[in-house]
Amino acid sequence: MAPEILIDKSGLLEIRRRVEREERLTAEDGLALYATHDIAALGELADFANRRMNGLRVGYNVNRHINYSNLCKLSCMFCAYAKKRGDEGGYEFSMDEILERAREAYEAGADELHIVGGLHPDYPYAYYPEMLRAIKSRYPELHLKGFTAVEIDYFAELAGKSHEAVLEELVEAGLGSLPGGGAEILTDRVWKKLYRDKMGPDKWIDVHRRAHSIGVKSNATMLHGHIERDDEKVTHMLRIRELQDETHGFMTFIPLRFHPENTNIAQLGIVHGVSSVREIAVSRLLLDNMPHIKTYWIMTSLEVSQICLTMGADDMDGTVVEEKITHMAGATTPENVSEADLRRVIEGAGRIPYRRDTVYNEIPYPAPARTPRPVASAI
Ligand code: V47
Ligand code: SF4
Repeated sequence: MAPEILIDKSGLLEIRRRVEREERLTAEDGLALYATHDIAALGELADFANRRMNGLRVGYNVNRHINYSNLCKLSCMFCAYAKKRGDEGGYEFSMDEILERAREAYEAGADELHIVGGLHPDYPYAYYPEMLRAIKSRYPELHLKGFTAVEIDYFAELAGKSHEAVLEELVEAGLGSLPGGGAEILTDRVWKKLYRDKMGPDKWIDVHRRAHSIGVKSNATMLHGHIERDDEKVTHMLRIRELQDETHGFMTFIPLRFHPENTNIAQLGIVHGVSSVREIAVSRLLLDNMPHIKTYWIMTSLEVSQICLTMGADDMDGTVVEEKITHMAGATTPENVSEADLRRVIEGAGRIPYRRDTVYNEIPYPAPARTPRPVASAI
């Protein structure tokens, strides 16, 4: 007999029927998906929904993250990355150090730089378009996915300009798309408790709306595994679904597993594999208008990400190379994985890997080798 805990008391069968009929799920359905202990059934249903959209294909990219500085004016409760000037562990890359990383990425065959940092206390607004211009003029092949909505909002404040004006200037300087960071949990309660000095849920949504309105695609994240309640995660996803209905500008949704070490809420501890799988599965089922769901292996491990690929995820992020935000918060995953390893992980899940650019165009594999360019100084 099945153990009591697995018996479907939460209406999973009724939800299955509606998923099969391609009916949109409700907030109540989302709560039922969070309540079920039948992870295998949940994962199988999310896999069904994913395969209907993406078949067996799983995307990855050859990228490099550049966290240009961790000096930050704010102190969000879940963040171990941010430092004040003079703190041990505080850093800022010079423009030459940024360009050196861009050169390494270019020569390693990368297609994307993922550029984010803290809200730097001293850099003027002009620093940011200059950074993009300096990289893009030397390496036009690299797509620059940069700056969370929180940074865009901060730049607008520094520049005394609207979000839209700042986004347009950054695009002109080489920005290709926005990453999904800074969303955390889009409810006022979590905002007030964990990140009250940072822009709140309404503004995060609005920056993405503006980006989409000028043709800039973006991603959406959700930081889970701290004080959030299930109903708040459902609210978060439905807010994103609503904006996606309006703009169709989101490319992928990415659950981020909270890493507690060195944060102000370290006592909460860390959630484990089943939580990561559940967030992937629930988001695949609720976000019926989101083309892709990404399992971010840096935060979940390659092992758990591989399982997520069989339970709703169809993307893995990329080769990354250097990552500070989670590693300063205790992550023990490697920072770098080769393209061959990513493909092996995907194939091991019974899926078909495809190399993609940031906006999900397929790139032939293996990509032709690149010819080195001279070392490019900013001066
Ligand atoms: O905005 C901060 C989160 C985000 C911690 O768009 C933490 O493709 C875990 O947004 N533990 C940045 N997470 C990362 C991010 C991202 C990553 C990969 C791909 C994409 C994409 C976006 O990391 C921050 C914040 O929400 N974060 N502290 C922590 N202790
Ligand atoms: Fe600063 Fe971002 Fe960390 Fe908040 S999450 S303290 S804004 S770096």
